[in-house]
Amino acid sequence: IAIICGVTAQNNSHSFRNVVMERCEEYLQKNSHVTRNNDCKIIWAAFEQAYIGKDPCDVSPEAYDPLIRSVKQDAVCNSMLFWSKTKQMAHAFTAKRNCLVTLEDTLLGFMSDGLTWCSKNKSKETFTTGCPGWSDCQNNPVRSFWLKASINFAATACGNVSVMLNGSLETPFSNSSIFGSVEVKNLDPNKVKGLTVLLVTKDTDVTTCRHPSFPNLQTSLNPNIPYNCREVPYSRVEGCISDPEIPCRSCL
Ligand code: DVN
Repeated sequence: IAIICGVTAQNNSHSFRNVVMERCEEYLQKNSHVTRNNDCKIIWAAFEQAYIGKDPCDVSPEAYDPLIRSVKQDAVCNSMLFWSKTKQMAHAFTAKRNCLVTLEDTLLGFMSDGLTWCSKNKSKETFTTGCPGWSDCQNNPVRSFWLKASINFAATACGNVSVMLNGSLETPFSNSSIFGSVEVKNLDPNKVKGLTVLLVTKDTDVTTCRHPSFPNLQTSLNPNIPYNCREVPYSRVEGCISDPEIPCRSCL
């Protein structure tokens, strides 16, 4: 049994490395302007050192600092899109259009989106199952990664930025979401010209830009960053996802 477990764990280590490396290479192939200065082997080494050999509840966000530094990718001003409770829609939109870019469309986010990973105290292995869930303990490798990646994405944002929020929810903005608790607070007023909420609403929705959760957002936002909210019909977003010929400016 020990041998079988050993083999399984080994394969796990290698397969996680392979997935991350393959995604990294694929991204650099498809985004040739990012290729320069990035080396997937160096990036992987920095990724791995953040969590290997550590208790899976004792990986701090700062452990990913070397990984963040190893990825060389400039922010694209005026096109950064945050999202909260709209993951699927936001990504379906940016997959078809270059006018907006989410964290998961950057090399760092693309490599890790949807993955689970952890190691163990004094272990050299990576596990992709049996890892702590998002809320099981605070300093787990996956949550700390997304926290650090989100801080970095927000702190490097520039120009006019937007966030896609879900108008079908009773409360479209939550102070405790990553967007509300991390990203809003890390926007730099020296670089960010404004934040626009794109509240995606269906005909039957009652939530509007006048929702009482939005003053909470404005309170968290640096007062030198102008705030704006726009209700965007879901049908228009859907139309733009299915017809890439519609110009971006008519979509949102
Ligand atoms: O702007 C985006 C993007 O930049 C990202 O890094 O953070 C922002 C989105 O985070 P959010 O504002 O917390 O939005 P959500 O929709 O509440 O959560 C986004 C994702 O974080 C979820 O889809 C979860 O990822 P998963 O499990 O689908 O891979 C994860 N997440 C957040 N809070 C969670 C959670 N997963 C489980 N339990 C929680 N409490």
